[in-house]
Amino acid sequence: MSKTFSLTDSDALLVIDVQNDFCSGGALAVPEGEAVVPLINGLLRKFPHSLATQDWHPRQHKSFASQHPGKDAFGLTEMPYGPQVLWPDHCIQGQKGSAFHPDLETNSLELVLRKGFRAEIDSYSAFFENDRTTSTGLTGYLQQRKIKRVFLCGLATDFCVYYSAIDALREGFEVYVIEDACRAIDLEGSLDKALKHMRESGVSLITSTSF
Ligand code: VGL
Ligand code: ZN
Repeated sequence: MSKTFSLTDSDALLVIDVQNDFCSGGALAVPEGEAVVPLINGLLRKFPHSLATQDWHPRQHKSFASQHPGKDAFGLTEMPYGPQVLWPDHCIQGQKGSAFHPDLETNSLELVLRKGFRAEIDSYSAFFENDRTTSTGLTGYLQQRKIKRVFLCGLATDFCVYYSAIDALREGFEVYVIEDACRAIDLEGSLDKALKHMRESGVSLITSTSF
């Protein structure tokens, strides 16, 4: 029988980027992205604390292929901080694509953390931007709230969920990824790579039936 969790005041659900642009019909649609919404709503009802991230880009964000003439979306470019995948324009500040999926029950969220708002740096992780040094401030927030275990869900498994999970470990939290409440982009094997790296690093992969 699989482990069931009894949740306490030091547990938080971290809902990653459940936004229109990552769901069907969106600018960077993740296959079946919207399928996570009912599961996450169920989790939100069970968790004592929950927070969400929102990918939140200025119109001319450097992660957009449109800002690199001659380059295609889903290709790579070199940024001052290293290689960066180029994306279709997505999650633009204030537009419908950056809004949460309309069925996501956001009332119990205690914090909404926006990321990716600096035009020059992308930010997959909820903790550090893609230069791996610029902090979002989330570690301090969680520490001051005395959160010890972080449970992640949302979009996409192999990018923002993955980077957030690895950074949460690095920041000293106990980390769980609720796999069936995530969906992946899966660019050239990125999902398998992310799952393997998470397992090897000490992230526990669990399912929403554990609650
Ligand atoms: C994401 C690519 C670009 C994500 C965000 O939420 O996983 N992926 N921006
Ligand atoms: Zn983005």
